[in-house]
Order: sequence, then C-alpha cells, then structure tokens
Amino acid sequence: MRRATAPLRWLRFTLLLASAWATLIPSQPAKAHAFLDHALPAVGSTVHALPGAVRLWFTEEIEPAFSSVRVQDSAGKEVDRGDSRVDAADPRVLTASLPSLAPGTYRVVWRVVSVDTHVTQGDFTFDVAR
Ligand SMILES: [Cu+2]
Repeated sequence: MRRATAPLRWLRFTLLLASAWATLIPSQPAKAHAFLDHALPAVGSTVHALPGAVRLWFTEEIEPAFSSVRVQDSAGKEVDRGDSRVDAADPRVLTASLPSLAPGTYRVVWRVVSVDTHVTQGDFTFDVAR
C-alpha cells in the first residue's frame, strides 16, 4: 500500500511546480507592453513652475494613432490644449500642451497601444502649488 504514495508525491510535486509557475507568470511582463516609465510633472509631485506640456515616457514605442493623454482639473474638465501626440523624435514619449494652470490638483489620464497592439492605461495626479 505504501507504494501508492509515490505517484501521489509526484502529483503533489507537479501541482507545486504548476502553482509556482502560475505565480511567476505575472511577474514576467510580456516584453512589448508599454508601461509608464516616468513623467513630467512627475507622478504625485507638486510643481511650482508648470512646464508648458505634460510628457510621459513609456517602456516601449507606442502607436501614435491609438495613444493619447489628457489632463483634467479636479472637476474632471479637460484642461490641456487637446493636442495629445507622440513625440516625433521619440516614439516612446506621449505629450500634450498645457496652458498656465491655477493652483490645484490635476489628473493625467493616459491610454496607449504599444507596437505589439496591447493596450495599457492609467492615470496619476500632480499638484500645482500656489
Ligand atoms: Cu504587449
């Protein structure tokens, strides 16, 4: 009867391997997904001198036709100049011009399609100080 435990052990070991593999998969991002690397204004930052544009750097090149960013005020109203575009000189950079903004909290909302056609999206805020 004890012989039956060998296949059981093997099964348990296989299941353990499978679950270990399953937990590993999310930590291995598909290579060409475009994730936000960094931004200006920086994520969660407080700026005193507002740059004339918001700039987002992604980990991969993005598709200009399907990638956009907008900036909203605390009421959700779009405040950028509506000219969201991929930087001609750097296909990993998404940018949109900003007018001068009153002090307050602003939300940057982005959605991009990387060159492998996968969609990623996200948002973050920054504060304009008095
Ligand atoms: Cu991808």
